[in-house]
Amino acid sequence: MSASEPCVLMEVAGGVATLTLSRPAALNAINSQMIAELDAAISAVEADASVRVVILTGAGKAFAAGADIAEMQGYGEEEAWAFASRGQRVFARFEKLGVPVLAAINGFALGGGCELAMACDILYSSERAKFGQPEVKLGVTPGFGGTQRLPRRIGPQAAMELLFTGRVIDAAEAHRLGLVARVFPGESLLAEVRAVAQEIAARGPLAVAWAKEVVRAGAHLPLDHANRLEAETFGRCFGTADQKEGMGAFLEKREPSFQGR
Ligand code: CO8
Repeated sequence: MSASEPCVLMEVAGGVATLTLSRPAALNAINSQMIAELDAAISAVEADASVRVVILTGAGKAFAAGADIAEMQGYGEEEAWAFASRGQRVFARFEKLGVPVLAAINGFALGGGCELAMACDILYSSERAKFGQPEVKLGVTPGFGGTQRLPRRIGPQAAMELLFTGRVIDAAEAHRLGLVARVFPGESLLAEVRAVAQEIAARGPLAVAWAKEVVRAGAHLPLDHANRLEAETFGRCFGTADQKEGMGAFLEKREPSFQGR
C-alpha cells in the first residue's frame, strides 16, 4: 500500500462516526501512518458536533493483527520508545473523547490491535475474533498500553497469563474473561453495534458524555472522591436544558428531544 492511500476510513451517518482500519493486505497492522490518521480522525470527530458515538472496526478478516512488525523490526531503542509513546497518546484520546467509542472487533485483535480495542469504551466481538498479546513471542513487551489496560479489564492474574504466554484466545473466552461485552455472529456484528450506537445517540448527549467522564476519571480515584465527582456531575446536569426536557418529557408521557445543552 502506498503512503498516500488512506488506512483509516471515516464515515458519519445519523450521529454515528464509523472509523475503519483499512490495510487489509497486512491484516490492518498498525504503522506510523495509521497512528497519524487515527489522530486526525479523532480530531475530525471532535470538530463535528453531530457525532454522538464512534464505532471503530477493521476491514477484512482482522480488526488489527498488531503493530506493524515490518516497520518496527529495525527500530533502535529511541525509535521504539517514540513509536510506543505516540501510539499511547493517540489511543488515550479515545478514552478522553466526549462521546462513547464502541469497538466492533470483526477479527484478529492481537498485540497493538487488542490494545487499541481496549482503549475503546465498550468492546463488541464477532464470533470469529481472536484476542491476545503475543508480543513475548517476538521477544518484546506490549507497548501500546497492554500491560496496563489488560489487567484493569480482566484482572492481573488472567492478564499476566495472557501476557506471559502470548496465548491467543477466542471470542467466547474473551467474553468469559470480561474483555468483551457481547459476542455476535460475524455477519451481524456491525448492524448490532450500530443499533447500540443509535440507542446511545438518542439519549441526552451531555448525560452520556458526563457519565463516560465520571467512569473514566473515577477509575483512578478512591471511592469517596469518585462519588463526590459523581454528585457534582449529577448537580451539573440540573443546570442543563436536557435535564428539563428529559424529566419534562417523562412526566408529559412523550419522547424527549435532547439538544445537548
Ligand atoms: N505486522 C505486519 N504485518 C503483518 C502483521 C503484523 N502485526 N500481521 C500480519 N501481517 C501480514 C503478514 O505478514 C502477511 O503479509 P504477506 O501476505 O505480505 O506475507 C499478511 O499480513 C497476512 O498475514 P498471514 O499470512 O500471517 O495471515 P494468517 O491468516 O496466516 O495468520 C495471524 C494471521 C495469526 C494474525 C498472523 O498474521 C500473525 O501471527 N500476525 C502477527 C501477530 C502478532 O504477533 N502481533 C503482535 C505484533 S507486536 C505488537 O503489536 C506490539 C505493540 C506495541 C507497539 C509498541 C511499539 C514499539
